[in-house]
Amino acid sequence: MRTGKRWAAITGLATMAASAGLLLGTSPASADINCKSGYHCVFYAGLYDSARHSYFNNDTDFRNDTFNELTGRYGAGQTVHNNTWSFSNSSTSGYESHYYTGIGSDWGGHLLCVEPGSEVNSVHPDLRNRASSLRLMKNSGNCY
Ligand SMILES: [Ca+2]
Repeated sequence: MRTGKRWAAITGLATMAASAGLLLGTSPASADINCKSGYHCVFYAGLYDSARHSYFNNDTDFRNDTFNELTGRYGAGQTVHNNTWSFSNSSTSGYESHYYTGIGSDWGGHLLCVEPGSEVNSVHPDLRNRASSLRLMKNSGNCY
């Protein structure tokens, strides 16, 4: 019986360690720069100096969204549509953020994408001020 009890204690510890490892492994990878865990964030200008809007899911039209977070910063209250310079992805379920120049669910004009746990600070000038919609996808590759 003594052996059995000891085994139970060991498996209990192993389970705790696995849980702790899971939590530790998830937080740093998913919480990215200036973007709350689980969200896909866009910024009016730089990641560190401008206002933000956070998306939790697909959004087919940025015209009805504003930079309504971190409002003490540059760009607060501006419309998101054709106004984005920086992007940050804090997805907790492995979704890439795909941005399009088109409006609507036909997803026309793929602009750029950002991997979970990654970000782009002041994207290349050719890609600035052009995002109009966001779609969450998995495993497309070739993202920031
Ligand atoms: Ca919208």
